Amino acid sequence: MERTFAIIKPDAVERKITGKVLAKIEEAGFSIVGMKKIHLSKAQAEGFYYVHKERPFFNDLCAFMSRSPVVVLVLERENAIAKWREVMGATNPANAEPGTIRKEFGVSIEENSAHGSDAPETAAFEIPYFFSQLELV
Ligand code: RTP
Ligand code: MG
Repeated sequence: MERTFAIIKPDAVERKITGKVLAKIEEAGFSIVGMKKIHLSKAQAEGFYYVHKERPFFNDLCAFMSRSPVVVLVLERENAIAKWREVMGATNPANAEPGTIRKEFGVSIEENSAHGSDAPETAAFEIPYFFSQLELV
């Protein structure tokens, strides 16, 4: 079993499709082992996305991620990290496979509805950024 970290991003929460994204998560065989709704500050978004701090989209990305609440999740299943990225689809919804979250719900390359850890080391940073051991069941 493996754990990954996921975010239902502001564009999806604003459009009240949190439940639709959660349904896709459960249909794909993940167990939700942690979940909460939070409103990130700009500084908290910057800390989370620090690996992108030199990228041209960094400021816009952190403004987007802090403009309204998100749902943060820890998901568990076999091969969770790769599987969740497959269920999300490509970063740009225009390039995502049919049936993926970003294809069905994404608005743009930035407002793409979901986040997922890209490697075990990333998940090991991202999960404790948001959750304590006591919040994971
Ligand atoms: P994520 O980290 O959110 O799961 O997305 P990802 O791995 O597919 O993409 P990444 O390269 O890590 O980019 C992080 C997020 O930044 C926004 N982005 N905007 N305007 C742009 O060109 C651009 N490129 C990326 C997206 O919200 C992307 O998910
Ligand atoms: Mg990424």
